[in-house]
Amino acid sequence: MVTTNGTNGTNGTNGTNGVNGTNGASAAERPSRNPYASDGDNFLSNVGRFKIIESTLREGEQFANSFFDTETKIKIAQALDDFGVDYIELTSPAASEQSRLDCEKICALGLKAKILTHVRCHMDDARMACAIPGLSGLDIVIGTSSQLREHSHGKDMDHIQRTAVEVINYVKSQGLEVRFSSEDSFRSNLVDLLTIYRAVDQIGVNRVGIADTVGCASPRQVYDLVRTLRGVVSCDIECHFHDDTGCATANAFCALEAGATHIDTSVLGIGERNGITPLGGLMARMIVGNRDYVKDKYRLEKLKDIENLVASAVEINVPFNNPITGFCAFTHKAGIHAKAILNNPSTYEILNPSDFGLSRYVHFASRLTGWNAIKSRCEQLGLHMSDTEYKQCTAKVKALADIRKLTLDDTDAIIRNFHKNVTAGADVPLVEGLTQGEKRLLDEEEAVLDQAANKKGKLDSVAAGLPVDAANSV
Ligand code: HCA
Ligand code: CU
Repeated sequence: MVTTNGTNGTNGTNGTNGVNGTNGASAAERPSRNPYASDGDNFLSNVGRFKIIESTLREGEQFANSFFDTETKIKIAQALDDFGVDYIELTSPAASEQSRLDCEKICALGLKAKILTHVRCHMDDARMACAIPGLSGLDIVIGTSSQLREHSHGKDMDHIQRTAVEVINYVKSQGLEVRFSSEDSFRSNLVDLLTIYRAVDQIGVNRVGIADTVGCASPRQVYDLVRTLRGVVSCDIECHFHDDTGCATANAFCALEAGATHIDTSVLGIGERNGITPLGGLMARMIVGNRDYVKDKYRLEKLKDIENLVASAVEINVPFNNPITGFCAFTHKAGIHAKAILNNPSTYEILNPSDFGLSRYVHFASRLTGWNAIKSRCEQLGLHMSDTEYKQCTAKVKALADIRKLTLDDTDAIIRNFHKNVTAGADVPLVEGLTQGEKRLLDEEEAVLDQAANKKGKLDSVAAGLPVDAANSV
């Protein structure tokens, strides 16, 4: 597997096949007004001032493949801190002795990000967490849906509220931040939810949390619930979205539009089942709405390294279609796209790869290529020809690409040999190693192309009022 500058080669696919790097667009190439900054006049929206609670080291530990030893946890925490996340959430110290020791170690690193730990709404867990030096706060959670009340902890809402108040008061008395969240919020009774949130808000909780534990919520449901909650509590609102039905990033965005202040993420979205809102996906979504905020706050050029770090720690590949860092996220293939991209990247890109320290690629090793892409590749190779010759060279590439899958090397060879033939009168085969069958197919294809070119020449002569025999010399 080969990686070229700016592509993501971690998934072992042909990230280098027929692509040529170009730099990100300059400011002048991009439209000055952002038509996607939709909510400038929405007083509720926090799209331009959200905070991230990064939960790779908590929710991410619940991912099927995760096993983070202490050293890996420290590396991930440092990388997230460098990236600029506001909070790092850690597995409860009550989960295991090693989890408690790791919490202590990470709290002792002196990171800029605030360190939280995620605990059940229980005094024993809260006491254990509050004893960790350097911890900034606790994210407290308890299931409030009828499913969880019946089949998990078996407690009624009065009991939940009494315990919540006791735990929150205790954590506050220890001088730490505290968030109270209801697990499975979207399948909880709305009156129950609002009642308990109002109660904890009144005793001074820092944040209340909404969790779509089973990933069932749609963006519109999220907007409605957060909007309603915003009218009931004055504290911050944190949201946590699972991705079972593919809405985790959209739900995070809608939550912010409706007045949520904090979003939970994990790197690559890893978590229970298929995980939660991915850090990179959220960055992609948010930079479109408010580029300055996102660029100023987060070191976006670090994203790819963090994803690779976590991917290798949990032994997965970065998905090919990952926002921003998927190997083809900034690769343009069709001739029409390539032409427009070469003129002005904003034609087919809503994200600017240079914002993430990446490059875009124009794929030219395929039957869909066009002469602008081939010309651009020739120029990169320092091979100059006339426009007619670039077009003829493109026809050769397309003819061969019709016969078999071309690699970048094949295509460069065709270009180089074609250039040699036309400029130095050489007669070298365009590509080596064709089988007899491929040669025959190529001859047939070229015969068809010659016929078509001949016909076109004749038609052009007729249109220009020349004798038809002049066609070949036009
Ligand atoms: C879980 C808990 C949780 C908690 C979310 C939160 C969820 O089920 O593992 O604290 O807001 O998804 O409900 O991750
Ligand atoms: Cu979760």
